[in-house]
Amino acid sequence: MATSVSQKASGINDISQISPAVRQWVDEVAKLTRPDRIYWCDGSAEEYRRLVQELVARNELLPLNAEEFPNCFLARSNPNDVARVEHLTFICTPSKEDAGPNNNWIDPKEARARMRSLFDGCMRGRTLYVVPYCMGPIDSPYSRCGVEITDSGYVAVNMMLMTRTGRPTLERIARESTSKDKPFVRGLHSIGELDPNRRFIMHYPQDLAIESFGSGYGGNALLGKKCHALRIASWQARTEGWLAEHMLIVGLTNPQGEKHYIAAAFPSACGKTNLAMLIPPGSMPGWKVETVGDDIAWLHPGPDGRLWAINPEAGYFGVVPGTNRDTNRNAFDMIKRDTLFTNVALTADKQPWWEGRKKLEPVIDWKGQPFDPKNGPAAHPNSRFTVSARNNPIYSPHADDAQGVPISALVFGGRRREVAPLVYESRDWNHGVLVGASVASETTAAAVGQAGVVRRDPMAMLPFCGYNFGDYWAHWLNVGSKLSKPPRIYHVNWFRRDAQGRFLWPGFGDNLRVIEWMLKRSAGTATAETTPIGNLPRAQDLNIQGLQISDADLKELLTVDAKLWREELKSIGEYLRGYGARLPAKLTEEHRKTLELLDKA
Ligand code: OXD
Ligand code: MN
Repeated sequence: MATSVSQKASGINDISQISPAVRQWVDEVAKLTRPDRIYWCDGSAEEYRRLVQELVARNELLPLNAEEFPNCFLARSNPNDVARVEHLTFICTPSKEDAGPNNNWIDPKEARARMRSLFDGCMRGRTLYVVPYCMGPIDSPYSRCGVEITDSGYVAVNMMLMTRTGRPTLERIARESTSKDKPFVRGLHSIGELDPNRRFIMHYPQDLAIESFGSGYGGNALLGKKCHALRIASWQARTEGWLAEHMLIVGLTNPQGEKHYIAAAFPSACGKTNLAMLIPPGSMPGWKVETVGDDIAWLHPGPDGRLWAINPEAGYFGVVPGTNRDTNRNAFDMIKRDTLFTNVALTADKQPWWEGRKKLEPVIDWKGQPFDPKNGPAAHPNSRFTVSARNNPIYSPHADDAQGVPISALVFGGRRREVAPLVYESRDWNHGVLVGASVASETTAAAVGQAGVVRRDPMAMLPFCGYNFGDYWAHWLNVGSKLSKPPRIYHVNWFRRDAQGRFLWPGFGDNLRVIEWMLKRSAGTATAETTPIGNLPRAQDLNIQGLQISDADLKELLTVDAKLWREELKSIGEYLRGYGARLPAKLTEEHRKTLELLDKA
């Protein structure tokens, strides 16, 4: 019994208040994993400080320069454990077809047996941390709770920044754990021996359960994020009639005082955090930007026929390299205190350093070795910051609204050197689903594997959808049919280049110019040119006041090359047909319509 394992003096001492379902599960896990100690997190600020100090004492966290970066710490992961591992991530549904060609699959019985032998006795000599968490505002009917069991103190403190932990969460879990429709998600995690050959991230959506072994890093280990809020939640969302998406949520108030929210999906490390915290260019005075979320959106059809969004997370686990005062001053200011850094370099006076950080020099690289440029970048390209959203200087006052915020536009995007124009608008919701399903992007350092290769990444959910994409697109179409006032759907590409490889669009704050056009379209006050792939702004439809851009570059950014698009549509068609009988007929129909329009062009 877990109760026979000595309880630590702090955290929750009286566990009789905890839901019996949680206690029973912790007992079962403790019997299997054999920890020396069980520690129940109470989620308090005092606890966070204490756990961090314990990690410092064990050299698992290094305090950073307290004057420049107060209350900031550095963690170095095992160099073999620096990114998500998509090839070791599985959706274990009873039928392989339910997981779909978009997922790795293992039969759940086999997966459970394999994981059981890995977890057997794996916490001997370690502390088992129980981290109860709530994804979403604590009083929102759309939020869902989970409990992560982990033997990593680093994971426990990261989860305290990334989710809502603490007594209200425990109370909510106790209230809900007896109900059938809102049971808590069970996430079991052990760092194991950090052996890549004994590393698996298993999801059992039908049981609302996750088992992760052998990695202590990011999306592999902070189970509330990708595992729960996307893979398990997307499955739950389908049964319950909502959407769990890899989207930022941002509020924009124009100079006339009108406020709109957009949600935008981009593959990992394509600038979601920057867009969520956008700083308007000096030549666009009067705009105000507020962040609701930077990575995940849970979207619900509201009683008013609009789509409403909550951010299930309470913190950011963002890519550090490239962040500076010019690219994203808000993010730079945000991570100057109370932040956990992972795999960045160090300056001589123990400030964190990363590529793109202006001034100063790195002396110690992310592996803790003296920096030598011959060994590669000083900070790992997927080095991260973990910070509470409350540190964000432009955190939206509506981020905690129980009903969420109403969405005026949905945006899909990818990193494409060519083909995709700066922006286009879908004909309607169903065409927008095709646009989302067709997203392709160059791969980045966020996942293990070759970077820079173009791959299809529908809705930026390829690594994150907990079921067959064919069924997922059908669900998207179905959600659209429930909306009497659906948001318009757009595709953007901030990453177009010319033949010499030069970026054609400045990106960052200037992306607001494209968003302004979208919002005007929603309000019916902006014109567009109809093309076979959708509606594009003409150069005069975009606000380019104060922007240094040549007419030729702008023209290229807003051109649809019919020949390239015919090839693109052919490749999209082949990709979609890979989903066989699960591919919704309506999507095939939208694809056929677009091809027909291209042929006529
Ligand atoms: C992330 C990712 O960490 O998408 O957000 O990889
Ligand atoms: Mn992400």
